[in-house]
Amino acid sequence: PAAPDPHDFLDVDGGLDETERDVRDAVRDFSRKELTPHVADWFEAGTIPDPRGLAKAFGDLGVLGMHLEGYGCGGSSAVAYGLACRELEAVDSGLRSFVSVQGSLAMAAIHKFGSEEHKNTWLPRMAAGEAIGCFGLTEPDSGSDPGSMRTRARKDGSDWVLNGTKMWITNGSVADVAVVWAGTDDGVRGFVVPTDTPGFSANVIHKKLSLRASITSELVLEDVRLPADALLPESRGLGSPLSCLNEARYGIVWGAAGAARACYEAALEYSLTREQFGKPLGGFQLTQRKLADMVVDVNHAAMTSLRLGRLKDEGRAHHNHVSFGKFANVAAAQRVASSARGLHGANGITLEYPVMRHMVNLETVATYEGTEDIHALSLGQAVTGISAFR
Ligand code: TGC
Ligand code: FAD
Repeated sequence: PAAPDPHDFLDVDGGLDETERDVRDAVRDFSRKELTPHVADWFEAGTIPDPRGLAKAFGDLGVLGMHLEGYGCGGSSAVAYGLACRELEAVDSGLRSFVSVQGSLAMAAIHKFGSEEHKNTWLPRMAAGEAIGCFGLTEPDSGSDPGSMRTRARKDGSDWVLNGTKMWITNGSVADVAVVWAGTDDGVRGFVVPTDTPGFSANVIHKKLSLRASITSELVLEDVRLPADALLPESRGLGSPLSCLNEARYGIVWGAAGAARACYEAALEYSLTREQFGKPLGGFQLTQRKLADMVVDVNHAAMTSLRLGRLKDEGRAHHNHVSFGKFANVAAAQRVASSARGLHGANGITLEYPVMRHMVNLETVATYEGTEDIHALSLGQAVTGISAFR
């Protein structure tokens, strides 16, 4: 048998079909040409300088809502979508987030719960990157426990009137449309809110030390009056936004595997070129132990992603399978990024190398879409049958 390839030790990508490999290669080429050269500057600037241009470029690449059917969306397999997330997050978690929020949260909510008119109005433009969407679930006092949300939608004649504040909303201040979750007399429901509606405003959150190549905002809704048809008619209860989270969490499972791979590859290259005590760092036993731990984590993460993707394409991915993947892969990526950062010595604290950027991004990735604790509790409940959330 051939010796293992250090860049895909268990030949996980050998399990991909030709279409999947084509998607992987197209997104990887795009990322390396169009994103990698700029991402350190964007991260340093703490923003994406041209979000509309980036949305259009992602639309042209075909990754926005690529796994959704119809309405100008790509209709790809879950595995193909996962591979796109993996290649994007190998560049930066913030760039994968852009695609996740647009496709797996805002578009997925409209696709799952919207009327035909919602779908025809928004999905083709969002798939093309001509309109940007955001997804407002979290509030200042309601994060892990979204059921405690205070944002309310009350009926006034046939209109809806929304009041409340959403916090930590990716792309909130550049969005054309916000999918906002609010309590009603009939439980939690989703609303399609064009961001030019009077009473809607968004404030950029500054001073982030993580996910800096991403725009994060507060949404303020003050007597936002919407017509009756702003309601997502098929949304019913907290299970509706949670089912969108499953889609985005699935992309994160793959994305984290990409960030882990990027950190391992940087560490491997550095260990072979940087010399101390008269030989490459990679020649020391302690370094080899670190690389061995990394290559195991990277390949475990890759296998978990692909297995989960196959389950999803077979219609068998339960939300606790997704929790398993998010819990396992984000923790693996954090271990790899931290170790890779150390291996780069002083160089590792700069933006000249990707490792610390990934390491601090992963603090966000471990927090959003259900913290590590929340997914641990989901797994604990899944295996014991006992809920320990409250
Ligand atoms: P609980 O009573 O357990 O559940 C309420 C209803 O929802 C159902 N359910 C789910 N359905 C689909 N998918 C899931 N993952 C589901 N989890 C639960 C459940 O069966 C129930 O249905 P029914 O019919 O019986 O009413 O709800 P709970 O209030 O106890 O909360 C459970 C908990 C803690 C797991 C959940 O609230 C949770 O996941 N919290 C974390 C919140 C979170 O992840 N927020 C993310 C915000 S969006 C974001 O971060 C975007 S980041 C940008 C990017 O992705 O890049
Ligand atoms: P909290 O829920 O207050 O948790 C604080 C700590 O307590 C955590 O360690 C948590 O694990 C722990 N904890 C909570 N409950 C329990 C428990 N039952 N048992 C044990 N420990 C517990 N949200 C959106 O809706 N849309 C977005 O687009 C979006 N984008 C984001 C972008 C960024 C950069 C960030 C950082 C966040 C984003 N979020 C978004 C919000 C994100 O989903 C929340 O931050 C996350 O759900 C956690 O909520 P919280 O920050 O309020 O923390």
